[in-house]
Amino acid sequence: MGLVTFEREGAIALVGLNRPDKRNALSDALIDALEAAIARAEAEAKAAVLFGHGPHFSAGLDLAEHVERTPLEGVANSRRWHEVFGRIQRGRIPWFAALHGAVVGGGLELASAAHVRVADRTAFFALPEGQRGIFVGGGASVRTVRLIGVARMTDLMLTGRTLDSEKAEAWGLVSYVVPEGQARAKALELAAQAAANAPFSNYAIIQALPRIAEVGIDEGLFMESFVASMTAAAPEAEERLKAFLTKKAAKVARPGGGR
Ligand code: 1HE
Repeated sequence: MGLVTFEREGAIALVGLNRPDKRNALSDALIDALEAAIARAEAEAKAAVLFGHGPHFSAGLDLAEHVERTPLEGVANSRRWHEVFGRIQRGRIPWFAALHGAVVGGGLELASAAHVRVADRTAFFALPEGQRGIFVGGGASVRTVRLIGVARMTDLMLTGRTLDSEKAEAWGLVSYVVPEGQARAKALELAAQAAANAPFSNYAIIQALPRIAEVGIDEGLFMESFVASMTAAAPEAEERLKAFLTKKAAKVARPGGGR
């Protein structure tokens, strides 16, 4: 077994951080293995689940490796993380992060690059960079900030406070909280739902939404009109619309499945 495992369940890739003896600390070699798994997931799957083997999702940066770095090597390391995590966020398929135990420092940065986050009740979240005398370097000041806002991110970093999964949900860091041990199954279920969507719609959702959120209202609405028109013009959209009109496609369900 390598530092990152790869399995496939139907159209879903399951990518597992696999360095449990070091709490899935993100060493250079692990980041290289993650990059390879991301490429494989894109080639073979329609959606992916990212999870951690062992008792924690990830303890973040491998502090043992970091101690040895010069400032220039530190920049290169941070840029390498940006490159690899960016392949998740700006790739072709949606990623669902299944979180348990420590989701700390770089582990939280990695989770923030996924498109949807599911936590079980054992998950805890922190950015202890301030305590370690460093700063976030895996994209948290860009991605995690957009999930929770500058004030909460500043609080996390200044105080070193730890959030439980309920608080993380209230802050918008995760979208689902499930009982202990069920994050991976829930993420898989959600990924399967996404994998059944039209691939072009999924691509538009993960690529267009975050970009439109960064531009002005007028520019955003203009961009939206083009994305809407292009997705609707794809043959798969016509088939799906006709399927609904001929009563062959499911209706939108009420929450809980009632009528
Ligand atoms: C590690 C790391 C690591 C564990 N780098 N080796 N991240 C942190 O500041 C988090 C540091 N880790 C912890 O606070 C705890 O390890 C945990 C809460 C995550 C887990 O606790 P526990 O009791 O389950 O495990 P442990 O006994 O602390 O650790 C088991 C082993 O993993 C131990 O090594 P061993 O050789 O003594 O068995 C630990 O030293 C090792 N280990 N975490 C290296 N992070 C690009 S910017 C990103 C900046 C950051 O990510 S800063 C946050 C760093």
